[in-house]
Amino acid sequence: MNQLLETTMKTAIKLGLALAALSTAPALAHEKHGHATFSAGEPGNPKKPARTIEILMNEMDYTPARIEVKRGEQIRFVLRNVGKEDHEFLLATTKENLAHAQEMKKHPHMEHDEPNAVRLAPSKTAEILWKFSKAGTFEFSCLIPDHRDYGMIGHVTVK
Ligand SMILES: [Cu+2]
Repeated sequence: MNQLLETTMKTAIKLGLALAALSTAPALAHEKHGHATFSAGEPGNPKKPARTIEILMNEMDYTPARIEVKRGEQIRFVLRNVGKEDHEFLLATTKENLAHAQEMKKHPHMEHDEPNAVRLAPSKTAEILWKFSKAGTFEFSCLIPDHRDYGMIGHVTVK
């Protein structure tokens, strides 16, 4: 191998490593962004009774996309990704989800480990136990860029 080509390749490898290191930085920053309070109620208590609602996630919607609960009721969401792409379920107010969506555009691989949110790979299932302690209208949506706009949004009415 000639000297010039070898030097160029070494530089390219170093640049690649530097970029890889940079790309992990936003994910680390997000882990510190915790919620002390939640806009749609509060995490459920596993010792209390709960009504189970199964929600299927697909490209690009939720089934069912509209549910009604009573104020104070606990819901065990059984979430199944029956689609072919990763999908999320983030339970919050529309305002909070829209703000979060802006953040997701900058960091599309952001992980969610808050009690009101989950990201699922295809064929995976997860549960969220939630107490709807506040009356109002809330939403669940997928904030992977474009998914919400394409229809991945559902509504919860708490009466
Ligand atoms: Cu999605």
